[in-house]
Amino acid sequence: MRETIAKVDKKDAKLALAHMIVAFTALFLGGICGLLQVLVRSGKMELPAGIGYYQLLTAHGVLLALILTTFFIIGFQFAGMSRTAGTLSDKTRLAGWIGFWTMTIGTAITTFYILTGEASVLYTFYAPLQAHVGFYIGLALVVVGSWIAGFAMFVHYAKWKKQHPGQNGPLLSFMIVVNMALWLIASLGVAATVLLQFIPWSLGWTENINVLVSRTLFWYFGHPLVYFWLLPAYMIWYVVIPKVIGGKIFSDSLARMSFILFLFFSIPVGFHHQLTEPGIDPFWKYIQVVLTLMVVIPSLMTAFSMFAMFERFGRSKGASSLFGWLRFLPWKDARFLVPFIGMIAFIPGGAGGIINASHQLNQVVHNTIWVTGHFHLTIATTVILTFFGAAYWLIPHLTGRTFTNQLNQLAIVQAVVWSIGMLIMSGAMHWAGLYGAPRRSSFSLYGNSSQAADWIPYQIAQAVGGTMLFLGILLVLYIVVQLLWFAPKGDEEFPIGETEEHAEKTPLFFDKWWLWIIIVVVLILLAYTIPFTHMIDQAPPGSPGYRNLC
Ligand code: HAS
Repeated sequence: MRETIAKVDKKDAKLALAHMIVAFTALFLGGICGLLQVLVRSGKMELPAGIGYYQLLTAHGVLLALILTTFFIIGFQFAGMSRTAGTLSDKTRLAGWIGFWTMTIGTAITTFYILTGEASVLYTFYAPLQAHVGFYIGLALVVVGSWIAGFAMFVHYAKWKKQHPGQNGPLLSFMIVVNMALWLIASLGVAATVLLQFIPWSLGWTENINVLVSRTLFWYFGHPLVYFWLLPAYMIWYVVIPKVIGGKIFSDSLARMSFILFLFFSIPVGFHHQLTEPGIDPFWKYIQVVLTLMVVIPSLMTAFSMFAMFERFGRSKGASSLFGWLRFLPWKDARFLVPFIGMIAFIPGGAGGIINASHQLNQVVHNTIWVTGHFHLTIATTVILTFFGAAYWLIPHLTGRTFTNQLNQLAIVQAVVWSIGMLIMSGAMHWAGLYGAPRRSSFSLYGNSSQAADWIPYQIAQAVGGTMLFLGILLVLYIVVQLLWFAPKGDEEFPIGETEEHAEKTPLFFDKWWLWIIIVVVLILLAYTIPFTHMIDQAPPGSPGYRNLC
């Protein structure tokens, strides 16, 4: 008899799908900007019709790093909540829709100002670069919309807990709550700088901006932002992949513990993006470097857990040699292979992060294109390939269609194209960065300097890799369009793994949310209070705004 498949409720599916559609539209637009950028930067092409390089770079960063990710994550999380903690109540779903529309309107406003050339300030919108106020208002709406979604998820989880006293919340829902708590606490920083500094300044209500305070509030948010992207990928690795390969979750407690450690250590570390900035005492930079190295631990726990899960599965199938278990993994299943390539990419990607975080080595790589190489390995490979792999079962699950064999094969081709393209592009970026090639900069011969001439072959390699990545985007979009509207009707599973039958029971203390929040607040106060007070007390004169970077 055919196993019945646990389905996400149709109305919840609609909410999740709406998020997916915006996410993949952002991928398309952001991808076009990316292609043009690498071509311009190779020195072989000039932009037509007065389009500015920094205008494109801003659109690329905002649409891919902020919009694609946030929409995909929130859509995936609503579906995950509905699948594991039950159908959303009408009120929760309504909140989800309000959040969705708030974010979508915000996205449209921000994109409009970037495309009209009024906001060429890149995705980090560093002061003293100044954008039209609409750019900041749009971003503020995206953040507010995501808060509404986050609260809806908290309420849904609390309701489940009330209905199931004395039980641990379902693992996936628990992880979603951690991720949204992390996001909420972190995004307070960006909300503060946008509302209190950027909006009044761009409206001309204040003449100058305290640059260091604005950057510090941005990075208070900006680093946990990368874990807001990473944790949904880890949710898929911990909870979904075991089921896809036919194995078991290695340890429910270890997974919860690693998520709680991310909550503790991902926020008080923003200074590792500001290690070369004056105005912050080296002692506080040192403290935050130590905390940064602490946030590596839950990733190492995740790596251990993944290896253990794969190995135990292989051994259960009869593997006996040291790496014999590798043979038993389902290499032809894109739902496994695509995220697995993401895992592999995180080995060099994570090692690069540790290099960045090491204070002395940071002097070598900071503001070079090495950093761009780092984040194309982490977010644009590890996280994004995991999201693509998830879209291949999630979208058909939500639309009531099937991920056919043909689409599966195409998805494998897509992942191979992506991996080769990224190896070339990100590899060239890392290499050129070590030779001092700057990031956030258009093509220049730098007055025919011989050092700049050495960077050109790497920039051409970036264009080759980037063009392959664009092809990869077209392939994934083709698959997604098929899964949304054209693939044959059917039942696709939303895979949720289980722990071993005789696994030890997960202790109940993981749901002690107030304790976790208090620890987070203490760590943040410890890492930020004194240096932040200095930045205000001993502030240099603020800066007026600079516009129209072209
Ligand atoms: Fe980073 C800059 C440090 C992780 C993203 N990072 C950035 C920027 C972005 C970004 C976007 O300390 C640029 C921001 C800008 O525009 O200026 N990063 C780190 C550290 C980590 C790290 C210590 N970053 C990420 C992740 C990102 C991301 C994740 C996105 C998702 N990063 C930095 C620093 C800077 C920085 C500095 C500033 C640089 C500067 O000067 O501007 C760590 O979290 C990394 C820990 C990870 C590991 C890897 C564990 C491996 C796993 C895979 C296991 C594989 C398996 C498969 C199981 C230790 C879990 C194996 C199977 C086989 C068969 C082999």
